[in-house]
Amino acid sequence: MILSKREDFRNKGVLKLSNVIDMEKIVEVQSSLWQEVKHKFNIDIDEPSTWFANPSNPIGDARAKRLNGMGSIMRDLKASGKLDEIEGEIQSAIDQVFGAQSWQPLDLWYSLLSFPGSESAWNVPHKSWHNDEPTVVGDADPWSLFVFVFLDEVRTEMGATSVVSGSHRRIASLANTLGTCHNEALIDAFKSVNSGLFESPKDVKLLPMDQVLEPLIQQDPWFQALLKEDSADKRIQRFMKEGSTLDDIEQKAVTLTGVAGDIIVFDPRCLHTFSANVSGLPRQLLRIDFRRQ
Ligand SMILES: O=C(O)CCC(=O)C(=O)O
Repeated sequence: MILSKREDFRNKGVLKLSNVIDMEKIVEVQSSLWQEVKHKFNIDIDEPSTWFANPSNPIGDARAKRLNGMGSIMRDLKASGKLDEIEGEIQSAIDQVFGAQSWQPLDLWYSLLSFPGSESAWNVPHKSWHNDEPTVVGDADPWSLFVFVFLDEVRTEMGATSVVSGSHRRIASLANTLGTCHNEALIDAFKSVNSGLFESPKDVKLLPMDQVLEPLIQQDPWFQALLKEDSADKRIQRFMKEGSTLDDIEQKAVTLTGVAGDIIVFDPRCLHTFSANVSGLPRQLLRIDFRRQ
């Protein structure tokens, strides 16, 4: 059971763990968060008329709007200890899947709170696909795990993060041929999650994040089409239902959805992007990252 979840994560790069956090604790965090948001931005979750009252915040494109300035709120919440209990529950869930003392949380929490944009229909996004960590040749594990923490239900149409599951393995196979050494500056930029992992950083062979998309497109027309606009019907069919299998690696666009108390563990080497929030509701989602111990 434990092994199969870990294997599932290794294969797909995404693992949902349901009911990880006690509902009372989630409600406490949710209410602390919205108190801070109200105090700082005059935005009240229960009063949609307040969400966009200030034209300079939230900001964003037609897909979704975000509050600029959530960093200090998240730092204050962390420093106040109000996130400690849910962090403990997340740590236990991670330990159960990956083994005790394999991964430890970083001090930083991120807000992925987003408000509706101006689009009216959800589609598989075609813009801003990226990954967030270099892919090191020969390393099955990433340097960090992203953990998405659901404070309330997030459905696809609420701007759920879209991920190409399995893409980290395809990218790993590209890294075997296209990876390079002498990326000390890039490795150093990630020292909060990779310090102590390498004796000789200059000899580490890796594929940087900005060199991922082009070879994926060259290799597989499915990726070329992923970056091009088309109707929602066609894109949902091709990318979410059919997917693409190459060299036994199955890839599919999936959305990170869940309900309050769920978490999703995500491999940041997987291709992902944000999608349109067409729901009329804010997306109440946080993120905490773990690094190897
Ligand atoms: O907000 C989103 O859905 C995208 C999140 C993302 O790209 C990230 O957390 O790295």
